[in-house]
Amino acid sequence: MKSFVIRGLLGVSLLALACSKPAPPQQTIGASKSVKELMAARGLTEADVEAALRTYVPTGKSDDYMIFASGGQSGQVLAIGAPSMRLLKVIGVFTPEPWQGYGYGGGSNAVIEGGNQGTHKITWADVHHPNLSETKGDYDGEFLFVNDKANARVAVVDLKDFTTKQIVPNPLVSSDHGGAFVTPNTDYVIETSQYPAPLGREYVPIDQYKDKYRGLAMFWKFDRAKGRIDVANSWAVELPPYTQDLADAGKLDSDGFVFINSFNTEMAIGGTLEGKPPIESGASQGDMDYLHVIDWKKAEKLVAEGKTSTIKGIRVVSLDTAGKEGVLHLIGEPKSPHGVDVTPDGKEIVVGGKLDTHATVFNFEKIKKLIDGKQYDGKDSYGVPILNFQASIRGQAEIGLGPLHTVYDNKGFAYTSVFIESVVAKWSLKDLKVIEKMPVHYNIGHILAAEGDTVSPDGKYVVAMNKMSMDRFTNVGPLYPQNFQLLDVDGEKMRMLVDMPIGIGEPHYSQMIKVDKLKTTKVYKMGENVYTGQKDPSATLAGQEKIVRNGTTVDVYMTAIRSHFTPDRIEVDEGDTVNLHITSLEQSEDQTHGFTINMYNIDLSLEPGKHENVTFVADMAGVYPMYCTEFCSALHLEMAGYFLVKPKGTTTTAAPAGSASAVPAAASAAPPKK
Ligand code: RUQ
Ligand code: CUA
Repeated sequence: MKSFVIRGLLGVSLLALACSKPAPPQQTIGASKSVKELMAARGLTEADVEAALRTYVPTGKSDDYMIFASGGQSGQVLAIGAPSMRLLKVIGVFTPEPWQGYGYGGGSNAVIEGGNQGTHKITWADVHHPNLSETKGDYDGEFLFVNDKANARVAVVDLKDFTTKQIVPNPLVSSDHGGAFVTPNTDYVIETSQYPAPLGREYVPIDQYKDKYRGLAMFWKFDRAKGRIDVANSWAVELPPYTQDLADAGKLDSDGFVFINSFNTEMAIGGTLEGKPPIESGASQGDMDYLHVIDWKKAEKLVAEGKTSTIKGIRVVSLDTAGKEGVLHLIGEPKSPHGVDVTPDGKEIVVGGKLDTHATVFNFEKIKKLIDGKQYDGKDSYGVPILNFQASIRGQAEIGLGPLHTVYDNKGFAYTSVFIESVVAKWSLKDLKVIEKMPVHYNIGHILAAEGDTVSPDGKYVVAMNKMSMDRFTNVGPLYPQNFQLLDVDGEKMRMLVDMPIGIGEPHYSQMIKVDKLKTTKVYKMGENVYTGQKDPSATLAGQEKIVRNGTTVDVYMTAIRSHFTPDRIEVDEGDTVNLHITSLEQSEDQTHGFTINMYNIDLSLEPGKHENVTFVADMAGVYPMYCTEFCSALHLEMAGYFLVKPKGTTTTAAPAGSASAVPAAASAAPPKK
């Protein structure tokens, strides 16, 4: 039956192939014969060919889905088409990204600097979990949020132009992990801490860990109209120092709640050099850890009533208040859990136990009943009520060794990544029985599914995000790429489709959205400042170019169009402050220019219509070519000019300020692209 299907499929596709294009001369013999020869020559099985047919996207066609993947230690986010698994864009987020001119002089500098913590410039991030904005629990394709585990920050990427618009540093904690999850209408972006520390990051000796070290759940208020996190209206809930891990927001039935895993509820603090057990073993003494259940709507009310204290400008519901007012409840959960994933209907919460063989299915209705009836097993040492584990769960699925994360399809199945076993386990939410295990490459971490975190997942595809890639790709030295494996989950059995090496960092989590939900801009409005969304006050149109000197400040109003800059000669005095205002006059799709002044570390990407402002001090005398860095036309190399800096004390002036002559755009010798 199966091979019949495959043969049928091959036949159909070959027919389509034969009909759509004139075959090159060497393929005039029967297509199926040539394909069989090709298969034999390349050592491909029918299953390989079928997988290729399911993922191949012919030239000129685009993918159905887009994956937004964390770029791990690169600090960036990757946009990947699925099912082709072609890399579409590396989005500069926390790290300067020269190909976008991100962090090299223009408006993006302020975004990156806005993310600085303390007194050190932070130019990298440990990106973990990208999350798409939601409306009624469904991805709406407007924004993407990501967290930086290493430096406790959250970034906002605007999907209108796939550009990072904001990085918000959390002043209270120094690491996060449970982020950047959104509530079902994106009222809040949630960021929960990882390693406990004194809130506000001041020094407290570690032997005061239990008293002074804390965890935190941050609720960043999202202002959708502005497309920014509204820091002033954000707030937090103080948590016990239980090393909170992943988190997820409730939806539908469980809307208004947030669930956070924890480990090391023993509060082990290491001390290996002092002969004490490492955190690793200290954290494995107890039998259970705690699932944290936060009623965020209740917390929001307390915040509105002013029942908070303020730390570093952030209103915080104290641990004491959270315990007393029913904002926070704890439930025992199997040891050392990792992922906590709310089911699409919002009725259940699946927790994967790293050191356990189960996925535990908590039931929200049961939890809510215990909370409402104040049926507690007791309280922890911070006065937080504890709910009974057995009374909170529906059951446990026997998954295998090291279940981590769980995603869902549209047919009532859950897919759990099983780290130690290196498999994807498909199981039924109905009876919690494992149906199939698909071996994936070594040590799968996260897993993602098409529209998998919404109230209506699509099924179709699951991606295994694997930590290692031994025996997989050509050796590139001891630092191997990570490996995505695309699985087809539409049929009765899972099918392995394609491997995609990720050569830029450890991509923890990703989300996959239907591309028709994205409403992406093709060109900017003329003179648009992409960080305000408005025409920039210094936007320069054709004929308005000029150089204006004011004391030691020189303002250059500049335009870029195929294939020249106006002005193309700028002469200033050493020590002058230079404000460049550059507008791209292009309005045709994909007609980008770049701009650099050599040696000044200035690098801009001028997409059609974009306006950029750059301020710097001309502190190096000399002659510096400036040129367009994007091969924009046949006369791209000619799209150049000079930035001249007269040494202090020089009197001759080659081109007096203000003398720049505007070259009418129509005089451009370059034909338009296309
Ligand atoms: S975590 S697998 Cu943020 Cu699971 Cu990486
Ligand atoms: Cu503009 Cu090259």
